[in-house]
Amino acid sequence: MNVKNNIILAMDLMDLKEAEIVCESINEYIDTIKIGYPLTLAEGLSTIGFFKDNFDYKVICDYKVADIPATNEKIANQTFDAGADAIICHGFVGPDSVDACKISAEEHDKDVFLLTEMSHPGAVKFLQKDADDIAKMGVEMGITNYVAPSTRLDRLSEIRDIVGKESFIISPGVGTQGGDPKETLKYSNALIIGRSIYNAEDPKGATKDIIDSIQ
Ligand code: O7M
Repeated sequence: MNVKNNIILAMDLMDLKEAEIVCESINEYIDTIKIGYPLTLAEGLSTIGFFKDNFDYKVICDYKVADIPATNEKIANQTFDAGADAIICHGFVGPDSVDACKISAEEHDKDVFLLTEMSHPGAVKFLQKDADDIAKMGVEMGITNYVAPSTRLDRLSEIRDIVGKESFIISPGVGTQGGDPKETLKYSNALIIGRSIYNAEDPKGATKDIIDSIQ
């Protein structure tokens, strides 16, 4: 996936009009958006089409799919049928569940991202100890897109080593959660950034500052 300026906007505002205003103000810098449950549950699955039709964005659906294979398949099919370019699934549920999302992505000629370790402090308690194995499983399954944290660069670096330099890693946790944009891009292909942009008084200026800081 090509991501303009290596920044994916995490649009977790829950009002589509407010989201639209932010997108309009930063449109020259952004061509990829990640939406998740906050906006989808507030405004519906049609938000995917909204961003495609009005902004021509690549839309990554962060539904952190984590169910049995049969249910994962239904979730992924619905998401791709609604126009998503990619879906994010959890890896801890195991290869059969991940494979259901991967097969759905392939059938729709779209992408699947495998979530390895998460960026928040609580991820250390359970997920971290299995994150390397989740990444290894992804490699064995032929997955080429991953999510790994910007908040722990040592872990991001380890996950990069496992998935290899050809894989595409996107990293949340930049800004509000403490991750540094430039350092993160030493290991990651693109930054996932939400509040530092959409909550900024001047989203356009905030985005420009981030872009300047990574050049
Ligand atoms: O920049 P923020 O902190 O406002 O937003 C970060 C976004 O990334 C937000 O949408 C989170 O749900 C998401 N995210 C994390 O913050 N940490 C993770 O480990 C994983 C994700 C994510 O995108 O998962 C796919």
